[in-house]
Amino acid sequence: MRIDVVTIFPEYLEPLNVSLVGKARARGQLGVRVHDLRDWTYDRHNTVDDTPYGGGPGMVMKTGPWGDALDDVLAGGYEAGAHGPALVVPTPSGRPFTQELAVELSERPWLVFAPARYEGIDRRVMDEYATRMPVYEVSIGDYVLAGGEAAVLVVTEAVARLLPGVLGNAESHRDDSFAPGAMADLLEGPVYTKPPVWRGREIPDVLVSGHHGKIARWRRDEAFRRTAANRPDLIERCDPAGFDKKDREILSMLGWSPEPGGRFWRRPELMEE
Ligand code: 6GU
Repeated sequence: MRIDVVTIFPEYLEPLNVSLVGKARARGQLGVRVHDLRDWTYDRHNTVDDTPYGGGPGMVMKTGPWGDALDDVLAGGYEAGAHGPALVVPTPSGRPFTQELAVELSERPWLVFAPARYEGIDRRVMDEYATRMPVYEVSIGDYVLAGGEAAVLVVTEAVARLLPGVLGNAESHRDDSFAPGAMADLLEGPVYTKPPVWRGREIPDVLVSGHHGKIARWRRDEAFRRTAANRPDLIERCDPAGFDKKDREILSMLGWSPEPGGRFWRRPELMEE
């Protein structure tokens, strides 16, 4: 996969040189190029923003530098043999970035990121490139960042670890929380490693019982506990056809009941805890 990032803060993307993404680059599984948007400004002050039409606070990133930068970056990529670009524009008003979208992006050969600072990029830029390629406007959560650069790091890491051969064990993202499939709709429960006692704290006996069935059941119960506590919305969304008798028991213990339609909801008297 090829990734281009156009930004007014190239240093912000330094983390792409380390850890999983850095190693994928070193192995040639991922080609990353970071470009300074100000290289496509031609005035003395390297202006990339201007006041919004219609008034209001903040500044809007100008069409000129973005259009010239994206044209050159796209031309350079095509020249280097890349194909099938998609433009990714991180913005708090984008669609939620999910594991499902990470999988979709990981299947594309070339991602071009256009993170905005200020109040955003002039709409015409996205509209223009949308006539030539898919444009993904994505948000990484319900909070406001000063710019999209941190989101580029988030999306790149989520995508890179899905590329073939990037993770050590090819199976290791199969049962990620949120991965489409088996444990799909539950968060992962707690994990432990050696030593068996730390500051007087022991590990759950079942994990050293050698009883694989009991261990799997315990892990699933813990996944239900954690999901019920941190993400009750995920339990409500679950298809109860995927629940066995033990699942129903643990859910009932946690205060959840099946409604006539089959989905689970939480008994209101237990909602306070
Ligand atoms: Cl992608 N950008 C900014 N500036 N803020 C955000 C975001 C993106 N996602 C959530 N908040």
